[in-house]
Amino acid sequence: GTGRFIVGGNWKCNGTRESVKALVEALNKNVPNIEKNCDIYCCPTFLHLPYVKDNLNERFNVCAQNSWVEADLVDPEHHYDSTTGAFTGEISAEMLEDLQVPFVLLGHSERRTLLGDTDEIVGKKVAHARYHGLSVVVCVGETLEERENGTTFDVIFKQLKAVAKEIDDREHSSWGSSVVIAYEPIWAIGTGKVATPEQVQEVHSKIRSWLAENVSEDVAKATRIQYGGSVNASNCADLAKLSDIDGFLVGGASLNGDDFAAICNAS
Ligand code: G2H
Repeated sequence: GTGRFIVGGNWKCNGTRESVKALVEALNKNVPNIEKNCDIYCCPTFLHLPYVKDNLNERFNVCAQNSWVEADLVDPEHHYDSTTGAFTGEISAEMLEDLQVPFVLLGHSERRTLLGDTDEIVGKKVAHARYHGLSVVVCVGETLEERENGTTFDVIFKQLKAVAKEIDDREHSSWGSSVVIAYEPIWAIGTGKVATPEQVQEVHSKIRSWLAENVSEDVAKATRIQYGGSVNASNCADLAKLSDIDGFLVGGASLNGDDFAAICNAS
């Protein structure tokens, strides 16, 4: 790994006022059990974000699950400070910055496959969020079909290229160490079918080489690469040992405060 371990909890579209309060309490209760050498972020829904930010122990960061941008529609002159406006039902990076939400998760496969986030839009969202000073977790990963027909790396490199291009094109939008990559093979998401350590290590090391060749050596060294897809308290230890794994993005198991704390300690 590159440095500090980083674990995220993606709560997805889950939660009631009562269950969110209980999860926040369970996470706070676990703070004394969580090792210090781990950065942690939790991604509640937008509705629950202010409550979670105010009530979760400062050991945890909060992270939004998405933010809006369609810069070409909004502003062909590329003045990217203006994505608030007539976009009913959306949330802008400016709002996250204003609320002091430090992280945003972008390009999750559920958004790519169900909600129309293309590689290009994900790239624009990442660059725009970086422009507003947010740390970004960008998700990449292949479908089962793509893995089986041997196009895993074509797909992942295309997803990465769309991000690198937009960051390059955008003034005041740097890659730095504030972009985290989450490798989430779609066939492993919510299926209970975790990728093998060999599969994860192969992809992570190739992502790092791609960064070295296409962004910079420094970025390749500094970028943390998380694995996501059916991570739980019992399979995390074997994965955490891999040399190119810098953390986890956890869905289902992040809704249990004890399991999530155990995964944070896997480093
Ligand atoms: C992958 C992951 C978290 P789960 O989507 O983003 O979910 O751990 O439930 O597979």
